[in-house]
Amino acid sequence: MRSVRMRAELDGMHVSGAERVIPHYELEKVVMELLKRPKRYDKIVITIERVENLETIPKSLPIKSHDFADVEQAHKFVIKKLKEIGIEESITQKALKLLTEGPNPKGGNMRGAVLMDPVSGERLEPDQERGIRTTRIDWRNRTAIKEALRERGIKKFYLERLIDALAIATKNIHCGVIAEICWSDDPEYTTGYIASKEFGYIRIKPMKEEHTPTGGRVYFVKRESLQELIECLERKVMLIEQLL
Ligand code: PML
Repeated sequence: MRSVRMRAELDGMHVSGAERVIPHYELEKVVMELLKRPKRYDKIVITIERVENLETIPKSLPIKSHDFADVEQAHKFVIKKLKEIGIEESITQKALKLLTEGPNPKGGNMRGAVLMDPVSGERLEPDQERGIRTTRIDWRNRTAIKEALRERGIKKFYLERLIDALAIATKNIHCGVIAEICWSDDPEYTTGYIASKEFGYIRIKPMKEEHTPTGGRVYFVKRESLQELIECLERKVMLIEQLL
């Protein structure tokens, strides 16, 4: 099998990224697909890696959706759901503020996720500009999953992002992340989500104001098993079999 990862930049800013885990005979087709994905770029990097020892995740997290009148209501809902699994309001507020303002201490977004202690709110990722990136995750049959999502009424505009974000969230929870909060840094994409073992993948709109460029991911994690968790998120190769 091969892990194929693409990232593209425009004016020094990250503008597009995607990844696949595929059999070697699909390599040419998938590289062509990924090449066409960014609309504009002045640099594109495609990494192809031979991978072995794949782990299978039988089912994705279940999907639910909630729409709210405004960001304030949406964030109140996030606070309530995380409280139900034992994360205090002040800690969730801290995570929401980070994503609203941009989690990179040098300004703006991070390519990877913030790791946050759910009790103290302390940031645990070793490099606060880079963060931790969940990679080497894909669906066993991406075409079938897309079709199943379409049949559930997911519109084309949301499809690519949802299928990728659901795979990432599913891997995160499988690796031991307690809960995740995420929304995109794309100024026009205001749907985000929260995820946990207890409540699955909850799509939430709007997680941010329109035309704002900040976003990212916060993972709430246990500090005792940090190294193991990072290894799982960044290095273990996994395929998800089915949509729940
Ligand atoms: C969805 O529509 O469910 C995906 C939301 C998060 C997208 C995150 C991203 O694309 O960076």
